[in-house]
Amino acid sequence: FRKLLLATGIAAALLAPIAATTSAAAQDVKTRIIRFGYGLSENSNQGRAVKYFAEELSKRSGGKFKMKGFGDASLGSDIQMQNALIGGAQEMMVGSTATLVGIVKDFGAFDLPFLFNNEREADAVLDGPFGEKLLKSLNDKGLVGLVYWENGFRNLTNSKRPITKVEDMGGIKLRVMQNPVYIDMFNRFGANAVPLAFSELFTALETGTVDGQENPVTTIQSSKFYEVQKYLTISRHVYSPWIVLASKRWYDGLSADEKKILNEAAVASRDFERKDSREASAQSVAYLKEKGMQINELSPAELDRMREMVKPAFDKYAADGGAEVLKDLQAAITAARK
Ligand code: TK8
Repeated sequence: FRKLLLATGIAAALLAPIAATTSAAAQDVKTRIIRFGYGLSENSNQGRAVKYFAEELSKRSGGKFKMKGFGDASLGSDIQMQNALIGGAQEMMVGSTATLVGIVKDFGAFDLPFLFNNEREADAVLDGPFGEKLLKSLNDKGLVGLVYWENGFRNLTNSKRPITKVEDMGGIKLRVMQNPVYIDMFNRFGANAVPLAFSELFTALETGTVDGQENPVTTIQSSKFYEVQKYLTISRHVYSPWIVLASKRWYDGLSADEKKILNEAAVASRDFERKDSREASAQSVAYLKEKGMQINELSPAELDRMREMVKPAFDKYAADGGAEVLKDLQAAITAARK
């Protein structure tokens, strides 16, 4: 009997790896090295979500998907990484939708100011048919859009003066993303808009190449902009999404099982990232104040004036070929409000 037990034990031990291999083969999952680039630091909402994503992929693939995050734009700026994905030299990234306008112009619709009132509206529009359609539009450009993460509502910082009314922006050299909607908007507000890659921003602020910038409070914290910027103005002028992208060349080589794992882990990362960003965002203002920033909030009356001032930016966007996408986006927002 002992012998029998032993034999069974040995048989089981021998069979176990075979069973594991068979189920992995049935799953059709190969070992995959995934280089995932991003612009912010490891210690940011972006970095935390990349880490979570990598862990989810590992779990869901039985350790076969090995995703390595490269933060601080170490693989390049948003635009450089998009091109690396298209060429197949890099597998994945997360970056701003705003920097995608050179590839799919329609992403610029998100950059028009004061569209969303809150995160709930943004989630509904991004995860609904409107956001989906934009993701799909990337496919014939060599990219696969997986999910949207939250960058957040953007606010102004500068080293010159507190901004309590739009005129205070006059003459301020303000770094904006490389996107015509931002350039147009801030020039209308009287600032001197300077398009620049995020990867060059801290140095530009430190050396005085630019006086200010605009980003969500989470980024102002994680990128340590408080070290080189005195004034923070809560303006929430644009809700800014991040988009998780894969190289289409690479993605097309995945099996159906592998695509399923990747897509499901991406959705899990989105849910984690939004929750984490919102929690972090609620702490950031107090943190920035403690770091010595002088903080003010724009009044509702002033925000109304700004809304009025940028109305022509909407007309310009529509006239430049964006009429249809803008109409669709506004309809999607109206639907989300119901
Ligand atoms: C990070 C950028 C950043 C964006 C910007 O790569 O450029 O200001 O807000 O998050 O995508």
